[in-house]
Amino acid sequence: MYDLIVHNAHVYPDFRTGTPAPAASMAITGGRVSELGVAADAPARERLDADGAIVLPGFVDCHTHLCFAGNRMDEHAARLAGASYADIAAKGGGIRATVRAVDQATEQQLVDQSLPRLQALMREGATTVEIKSGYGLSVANELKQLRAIRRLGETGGVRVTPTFLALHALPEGVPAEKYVRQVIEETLPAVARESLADSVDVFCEHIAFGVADMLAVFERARELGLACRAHTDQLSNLGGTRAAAEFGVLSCDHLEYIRTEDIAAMAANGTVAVLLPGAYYCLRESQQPPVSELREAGVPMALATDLNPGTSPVASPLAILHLASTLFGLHADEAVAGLTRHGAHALGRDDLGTLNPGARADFTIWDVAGPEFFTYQLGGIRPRNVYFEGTPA
Ligand code: DI6
Ligand code: FE
Repeated sequence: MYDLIVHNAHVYPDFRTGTPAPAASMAITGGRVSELGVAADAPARERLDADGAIVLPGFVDCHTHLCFAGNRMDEHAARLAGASYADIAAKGGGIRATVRAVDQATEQQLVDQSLPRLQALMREGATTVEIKSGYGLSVANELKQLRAIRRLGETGGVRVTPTFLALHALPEGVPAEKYVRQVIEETLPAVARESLADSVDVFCEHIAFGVADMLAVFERARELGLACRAHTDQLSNLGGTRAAAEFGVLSCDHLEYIRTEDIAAMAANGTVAVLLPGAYYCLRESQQPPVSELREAGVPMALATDLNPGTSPVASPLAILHLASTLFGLHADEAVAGLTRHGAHALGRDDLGTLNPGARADFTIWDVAGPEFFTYQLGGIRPRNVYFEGTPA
């Protein structure tokens, strides 16, 4: 006896090279997919007639910074007037502006202000959302942000995976060496003690932290049993992608400025490339990540919103599918794979991002002609239903 059979459907279980043929039905038991292509009248507690609609794995948004307070609307205007992201940061704006807002906010206020953003992603079919800290920059405030992230994950209908963004920016007036030492000796162990994160991230960039600091944090994270990932080569190439890939991170994210040797290191180490077209678009960047080289090298490409108050105020996974196609040239099946199977891959999860038997039954039902519709039409699309672990989200 199955818990649920979805029938009269086009179930796309798994986006990989060449979209596999859809199945007409899917059976679910105990919150997981148990079988594809079952008889519509097989014994089941519940039955859902999809009316010929398409069924996709729930979206996995594997890179967001959606837990924050305030907004940075003023920076958009400054950028239109010619200021760069680095100019704004040098004047005390950028990440530090959000750090001040997070310092002023209580844990409850962080939850209240961030929940609508999480719900916006859920409305468009996200069933797993990674959320990073990184706007605290002190032991107490990073823990406050991570506790707020944990509470966002308790609201139901979505799985939140928390990441401790250990090195994001330097707090005002603190020398880099002292700050990195505090992260390694105090913050990381405190995060691990409270089990507040699954993984650790570092912003490796000329305006942020160098390769040596990144690797020192990763070593400590690994000792504490945490997975690692990195923001690399978004604005410049410091060699961060190669070093992170060789260390064994799950993913390197952004990658506008990667070179051929970085791609080879990712391919050799099975590193996922997380592309973030929202940040590229909002920063009006012109250097594109080398998609055809990544494709040729067989590096899996994930996509994510990067939802954050500065570089990617984009609370829409569907917009990301469209931008990845129009700006970066991803094919429709690559784009959907980026927000499903490879997003899960970037989180080190093989139970998410597909509807293969055994996977979590997180799925969405859409009245669209096919997956190609998502890269074709911008706006005006919503899933008819979102299911999380086999029940309506
Ligand atoms: N890269 C980004 O795009 C975001 N953080 C990062 O490391 C930007 C975060 C912000 O501007 O608030
Ligand atoms: Fe980011």
